[in-house]
Amino acid sequence: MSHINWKIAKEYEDITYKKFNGVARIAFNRPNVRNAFRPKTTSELYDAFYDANEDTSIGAVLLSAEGPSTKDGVWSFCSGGDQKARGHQGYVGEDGYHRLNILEVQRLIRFMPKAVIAVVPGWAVGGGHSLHVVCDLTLASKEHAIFKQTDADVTSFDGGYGSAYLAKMVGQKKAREIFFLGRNYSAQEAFEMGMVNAVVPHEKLEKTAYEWAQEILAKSPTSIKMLKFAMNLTDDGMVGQQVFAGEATRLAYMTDEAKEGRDAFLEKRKPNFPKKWIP
Ligand code: S0N
Repeated sequence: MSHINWKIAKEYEDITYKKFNGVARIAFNRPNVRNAFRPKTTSELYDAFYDANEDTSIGAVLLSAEGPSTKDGVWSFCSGGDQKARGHQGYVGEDGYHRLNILEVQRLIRFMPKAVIAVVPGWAVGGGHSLHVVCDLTLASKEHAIFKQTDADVTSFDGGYGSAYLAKMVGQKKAREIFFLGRNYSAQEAFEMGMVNAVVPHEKLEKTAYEWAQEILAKSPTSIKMLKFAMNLTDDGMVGQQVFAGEATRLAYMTDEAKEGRDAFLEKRKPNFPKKWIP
């Protein structure tokens, strides 16, 4: 496996964004507040994820975190919404508006046709926990990862993927325990529940995530995309169908039938589709 020679893709304040060899790495960079996100953080996340989605040389994305904290050496993935950025009406951006743009980031992760791997080096709490849930895969530091849901402690709760989709992942009883009691769970416990794919020694976490990404990159891109959308479909209702069907239409465009339909219209004649009804 080649050395990971990350190249900075764009400079941000609250996150880092790098790329190498088909893989993008987007990382929280507020370790002294356990990588809590404020509106600026989520805007930057959205921008980086959008770029990774649009970049055709990128096939997989790692969502990770810088660290540890320079104050106490503690590692974190993300501790959710920054409670200091909360006003009476919710999280407030630098422009003074209240918004919940982390949900736009969640949707981008969910609907992008590329695998997104959560790389959890420490605390995954509140909205940070929800972000790992919405990623396609999760790898967790054996020594430092701790999973915890504090949404019900601070009245800032994720009633979408963070909770309802989590229940599909770990089962209803366990999901209710996670949210109603807000306990700490180790990487191993999270693995046994089915919300973590692998528990990895801390010093090998990033290398392992990169290697998993490379394994995915070796697969057929169309297959990965269609499989992700197919697995999303049953939980995403009409939007899931829309996303999956959009790709089915794109594949249909590549057929002789599609060419004939387009050409017939442009040539102002009736289409003469191939007379084959393949079962
Ligand atoms: C992460 C925890 C468990 C770590 O505990 P530990 O190790 O004892 O560290 P602390 O001493 O508590 O923290 C160290 C420093 O970091 C600051 N800090 C930590 N977390 C946050 C945070 N979320 N916001 C702001 N600051 C934070 C501490 O203040 C401390 O700073 P100093 O050194 O200056 O004292 C522990 O820290 C913890 O429990 N943190 C809070 C976790 C939390 O409640 N998060 C919010 C939960 N809710 C959401 O995230 C929901 C947001 C969301 O995604 C959403 C989704 C759908 C719909 C709506 C929303 C929405 O936006 O509301």
